[in-house]
Amino acid sequence: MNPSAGSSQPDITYLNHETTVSSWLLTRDHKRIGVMFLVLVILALLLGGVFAMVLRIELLTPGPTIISAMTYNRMFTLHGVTMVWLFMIPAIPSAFGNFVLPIMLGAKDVAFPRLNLASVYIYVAGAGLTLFGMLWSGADTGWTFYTPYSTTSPTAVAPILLGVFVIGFSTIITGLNFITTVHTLRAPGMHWSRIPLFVWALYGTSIIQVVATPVLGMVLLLVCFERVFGVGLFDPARGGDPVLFQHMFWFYSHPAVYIMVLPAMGVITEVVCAFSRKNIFGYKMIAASTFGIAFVGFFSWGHHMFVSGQSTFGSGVFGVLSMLVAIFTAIKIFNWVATMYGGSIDLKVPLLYVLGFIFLLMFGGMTGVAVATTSLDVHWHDTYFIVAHFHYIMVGAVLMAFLAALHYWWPKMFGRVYPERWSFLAASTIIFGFIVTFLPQFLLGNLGMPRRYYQYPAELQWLNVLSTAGASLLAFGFSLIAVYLLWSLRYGEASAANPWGSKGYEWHSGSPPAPHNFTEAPRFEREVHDYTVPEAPRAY
Ligand code: HEM
Ligand SMILES: [Cu+2]
Repeated sequence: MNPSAGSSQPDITYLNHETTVSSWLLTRDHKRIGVMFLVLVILALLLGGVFAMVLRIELLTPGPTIISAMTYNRMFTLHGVTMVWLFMIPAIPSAFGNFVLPIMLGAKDVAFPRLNLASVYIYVAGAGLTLFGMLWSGADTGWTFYTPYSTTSPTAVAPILLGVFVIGFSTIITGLNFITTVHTLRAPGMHWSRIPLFVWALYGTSIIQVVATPVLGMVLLLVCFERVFGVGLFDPARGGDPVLFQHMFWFYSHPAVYIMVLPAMGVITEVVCAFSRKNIFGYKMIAASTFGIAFVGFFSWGHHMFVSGQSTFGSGVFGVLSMLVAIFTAIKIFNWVATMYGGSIDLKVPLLYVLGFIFLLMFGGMTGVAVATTSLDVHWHDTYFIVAHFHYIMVGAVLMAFLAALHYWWPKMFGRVYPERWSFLAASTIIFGFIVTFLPQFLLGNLGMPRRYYQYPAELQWLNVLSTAGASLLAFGFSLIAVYLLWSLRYGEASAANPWGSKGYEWHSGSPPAPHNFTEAPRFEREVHDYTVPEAPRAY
């Protein structure tokens, strides 16, 4: 089971070579930057999770339960803002991407290490502004900030908008850094056709980050102008057009779904290969479908606007283009399953998350095709059906990949092993809890329960109670993970250099890696995840 257990580990690692606080805060090491992002996004997940629990507890009874209607509006806004902007967008690229991308390419670091450090502080500044707005008086517009309400709401919309605007720069810098690193810092032997699929996924994501984020930045800033100077861009009372906002917002925010999901798919590919002991089936198809999704993702934003008064023809076109995403996604699913087929499956916890991912992604994706069908969406628009659909993709799928990455790369990042049984218990609780939370919401939506409502008819209570029960399971599962991972940092067994026997290139370095990743130049002599070539165990 431990093919490289005996291989040497570096004595001096990126964790122990300098340990002062300033050596962390001023570091230019991509690995430490990845770890800092990991801590930050986990804190964001925790905060968003607390807001989610408040929402679910409020919805336990049809009438008022624990908070007022106004507070409820703020809670779902803050939950959405935190989860989307502070957690999901940076989660996989900035934390795991930063950590493993240079190692996978045989590089010492990313192309612009100082900018990389800046991206952390820009994120902190943006998150700080957002939190300031939340503490000041929150916002009640929903995370989508739809005009004209967002231009007139008396709550602290402006600092939150500005915070999200600032975080956008962090995303753009990360994207630029990854693109440049892939082009300029590949080690000898790292041909284009050997680039690991996680890196391809980050590359596709980076293009979206660089191209689409500025549009979001512009529209958010324009809403701020409208609030402060009353310029009349979006507010019809001042001669503006509220639907213009929706176009600009979704021009970014639909592709943003792929900023979340493409890196997740990249993680899944790595984990599938590692635990099936096989190279990926259809390397080129997976890489190509990544770019297919990224490309089509730019032309489907109108599916959020079927009831906004856009032309029926326009809606039809947006609907069909949206469905193309399902084809590219299906290609990936086919290839993952084909990779597992006939593989030598080693069911470790990262692979369990992959199975969860595939199931939830298929469910979320197929309901996506359904909501892309205009005639159906008119019925489901703004109901809990939508809430269930996007949670299946965003929480279900992306969170599964986040947890798979966390468990797969934990020994790589921290050199410790976590207790396997507890990790299985947590993973099963989370997958089961997830289904109990969100499956009833499809039914609620179909029965007509609108989203963002504080009260509902009594006959819908049992489904809501079920959903809240599922949410409690989720909270339990997450707490369990927090406990055993923190425990492992102190008391966990030291990990071998390559505890999974993975042939992913990132395992060429030690676990944890040396300060500059490699102590001798890494050699890329085989395809990534080629389990047919025996390899001398080594860790640089
Ligand atoms: C990564 C995790 C999550 C993400 C990215 C996420 C994202 C979102 C988003 C974007 C909204 C829409 C807010 C709006 O309509 O303005 C939302 C609403 C909501 N979410 Fe989550 N969520 C996550 C986890 C959870 C969890 C674990 C729960 C349950 C415990 C939950 C329960 C809710 C509820 C009840 C709403 C409010 C629906 C409404 O009244 O409009 N979410 N979430
Ligand atoms: Cu969309």
